[in-house]
Amino acid sequence: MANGNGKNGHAAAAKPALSPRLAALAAVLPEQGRVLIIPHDYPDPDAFASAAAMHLLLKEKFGVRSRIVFTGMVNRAENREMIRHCRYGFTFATRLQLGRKRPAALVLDGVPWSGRVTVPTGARIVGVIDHHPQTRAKKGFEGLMDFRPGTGATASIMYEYLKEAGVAVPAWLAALLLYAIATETMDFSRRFTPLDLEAYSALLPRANMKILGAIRHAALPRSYFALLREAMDHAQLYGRVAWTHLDAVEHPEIVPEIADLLSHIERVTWSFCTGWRGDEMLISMRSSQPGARCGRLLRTVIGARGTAGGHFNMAAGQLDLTGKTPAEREELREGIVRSLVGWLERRSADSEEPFDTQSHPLVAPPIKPAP
Ligand SMILES: [Mn+2]
Repeated sequence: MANGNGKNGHAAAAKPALSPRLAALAAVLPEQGRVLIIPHDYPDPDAFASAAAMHLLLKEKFGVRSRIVFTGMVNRAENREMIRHCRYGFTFATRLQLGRKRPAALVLDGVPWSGRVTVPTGARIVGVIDHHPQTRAKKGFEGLMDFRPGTGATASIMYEYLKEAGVAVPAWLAALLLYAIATETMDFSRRFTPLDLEAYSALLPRANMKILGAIRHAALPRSYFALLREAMDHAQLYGRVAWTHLDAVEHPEIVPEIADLLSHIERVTWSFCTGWRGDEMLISMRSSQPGARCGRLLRTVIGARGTAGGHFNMAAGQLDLTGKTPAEREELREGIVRSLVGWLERRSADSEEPFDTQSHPLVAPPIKPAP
């Protein structure tokens, strides 16, 4: 029976009840002290914008101070521009001094047990919010787990938290969240849900469009064009698959960027890019084919030799090359390329257009003028 006079009724009138989602978050927040917000390593726009949104939510709704902390760099020109417009500070995990404190931490756009998120020693994970399809709950983890596989972006999930909390999103942050949703769904040409559309349309009229424009059209360094040429020189086409390789990658974000670029070739439905980076081999994959399972495919092909993860239409992986000679490294790379192309060929076996019998360079070498 409803009873408005009870103690609970009174309390509810004084302070509106939290939505179940916000209550679940509130339950894991510490009574005092700063919370660490950890986006996945080498944060992309979705990870970073989501971290900024969480910072705002904690401050405005719960009066909790927080710090964005991450591992790896941000080097893609657009992403650097995005971070330039973020009004909140951030710290590199390597520079973090925790002392004897064991701060609570929230992980965004990845899970700490995936290999893609480095958790600073001493930090206590109290919550994880992610949208990647392969994300699985971890047995024994008692913190908040808000997993929504299929949702286009973690930024959309963060928009929902802010909406339920009644927190107004500042214009600069609306621009960052919009950019995150747009890149993560490739302007809604990839998988998305009604929540992504709602977030995008609600944030658009509130966003600083000048910031969004500056991010989208950030100036590119000359080094980018050198890598672009190398990628084009090495690019190969085989049926509906395109791939390439970069010999010396300094900033890992170039690898997915090139895989993205190859995915725009007409009739190509699968693309991937490999790259050497120190003692690691990086690989990024894209697919526009419905029912593609890029993350699963990469994990199968890489197997125990490394780690991989991602979405249906995009995935990334890395292999450890420590102790391998240059020849062994090249052999490993060729093996990975062969098995990936082999898998994709079998997958396309009953499609209308069969594979050619051999691969071709994407760009024909220039024809030399007759002497
Ligand atoms: Mn994401």
